[in-house]
Amino acid sequence: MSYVYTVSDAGLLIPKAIRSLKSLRRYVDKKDIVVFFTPPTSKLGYTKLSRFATVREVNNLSKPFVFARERGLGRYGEKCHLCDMPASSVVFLDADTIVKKDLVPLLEGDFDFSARKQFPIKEKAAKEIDEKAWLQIFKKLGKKTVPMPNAGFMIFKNFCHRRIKNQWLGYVNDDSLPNACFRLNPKEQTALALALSEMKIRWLSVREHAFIWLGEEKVDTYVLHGFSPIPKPFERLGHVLVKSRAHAFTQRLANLLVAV
Ligand SMILES: [Mn+2]
Repeated sequence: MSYVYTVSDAGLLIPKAIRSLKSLRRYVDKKDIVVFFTPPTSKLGYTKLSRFATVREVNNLSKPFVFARERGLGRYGEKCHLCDMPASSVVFLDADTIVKKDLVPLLEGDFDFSARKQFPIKEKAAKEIDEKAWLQIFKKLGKKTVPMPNAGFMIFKNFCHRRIKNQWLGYVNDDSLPNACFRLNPKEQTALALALSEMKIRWLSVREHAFIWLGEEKVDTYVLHGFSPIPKPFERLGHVLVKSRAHAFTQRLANLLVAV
């Protein structure tokens, strides 16, 4: 079994990925983890990531598209690289995930693909996605409807990732692929849902994959996913001091440091 990330040297992706990799490494050997390093890359980034995983520098597979208006034309994810893994089972993790338990038990059961739905709460879904438009995408292509999977934590079994590669990439690079979402264009996830149409899917619950953006950070879960700021160095020092023995004094010192 392989564990896979896709990372590039943009924004805080590398420090985030390293935080996630550290959490995964409590349960998994370095030799079972692959990081696909996509442009823009850097030598320093390569060296840093190589401490935790096998890093494979690769080119982009997808054409740039507009994911969010404020970001302009770019790529988002490039997760399709995971389809090239030779193992029969692959676990994919986003850079903004924290692994909190051994994930092996989640591979049990009869399924090809497992993930959590992107919009698990019906009332909130209505604000993000036009359900009718989503159904229409599948109907037009003569496919069985699949809810949009969140692609931040995915499990592929029975070589499912290899079987869907051509379709997934084909739809990702299809300029005419419709978008059913209002705010964003999660093209990679739309394409994935279409490619998964024939696969046996097991949907994860919040107790397996929790979303910080839905306020689920306190849930006892396997993978916690979403934005949480990486503390600045002096804040980290503050935390270390707070944990030490001379509590009252270090508390004051920590507050002082954070206030700098
Ligand atoms: Mn994510």
